Amino acid sequence: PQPQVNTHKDRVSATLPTGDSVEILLYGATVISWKSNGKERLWVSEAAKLDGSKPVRGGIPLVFPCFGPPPKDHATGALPQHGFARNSHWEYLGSSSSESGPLSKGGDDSVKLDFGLSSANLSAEAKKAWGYDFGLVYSVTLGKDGLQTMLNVRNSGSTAFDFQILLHSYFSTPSITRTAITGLAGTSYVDKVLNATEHTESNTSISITGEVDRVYKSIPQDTTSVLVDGKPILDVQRDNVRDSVLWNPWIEKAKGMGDFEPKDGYQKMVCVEVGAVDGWQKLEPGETYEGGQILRAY
Ligand code: TA6
Repeated sequence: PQPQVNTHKDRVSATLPTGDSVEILLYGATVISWKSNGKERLWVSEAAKLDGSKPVRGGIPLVFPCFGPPPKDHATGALPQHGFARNSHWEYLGSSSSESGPLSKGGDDSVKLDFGLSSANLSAEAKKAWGYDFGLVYSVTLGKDGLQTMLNVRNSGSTAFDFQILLHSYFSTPSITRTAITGLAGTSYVDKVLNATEHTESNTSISITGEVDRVYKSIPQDTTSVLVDGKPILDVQRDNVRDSVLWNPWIEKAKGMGDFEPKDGYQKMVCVEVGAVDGWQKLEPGETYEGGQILRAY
């Protein structure tokens, strides 16, 4: 049997014969559900807006062309936090199956869904804030126990531009106190909870016992794993990106976000966000860049 692809007015979903499924909201090209082995692997707030009124609180929001609040003196300075990709209306470009790639062993065991956003269909406000000509193609490939999400950036204009990209993935965990993160030992990070000071990660296994907001940079190994009770539930593999953010808002910050519900939901989620956010990448006219992640669920 073939993978099933269903398009609705505001979203696209795909289901494999194995039962694995993925759902993408056209708003922000935000993956809002990924089920494998019958389990939902992403966390989405019960108060997340799915109507395009604000970026989705959960799933995999897309961060481009800037991560965090943009520097005022930078070309992205007038953009909102995390840029415009996650709050723009993307178009569905279509699906293809049996693509070669890490999740497909050929045949119909995977399906790739493509989404596009270009300067032509950017809001007037975003275009005014960042006037470069660009084309984005976001590919979401669903395989058995795997999901690959890759962002392709093309400079379709005549002047170079600098950008950052990040996949702001919210992963589900049964309990944050039973969760550990591995694969970051020895890496240097900026700790945004400790006044953006630089540190080196000394733990092979990181537990989360309070607010965590760290930008790990130039990570030598390509995979960061999420473990529960000492057993891996998810591998997050970086593909042509070398940084990752580890974030949990914990109690106070969860309280402070109107769209974060339930308030104790911080106990059921952890963000491992792969990206290229340490400094800027320059893209010359006509050049393209592609980066993203390969997720494997256990
Ligand atoms: O990725 C971590 C982070 O940069 C945090 O500092 C926090 O701001 C989070 O993103 C959520 O940002 P948002 O704009 O979605 O509320």
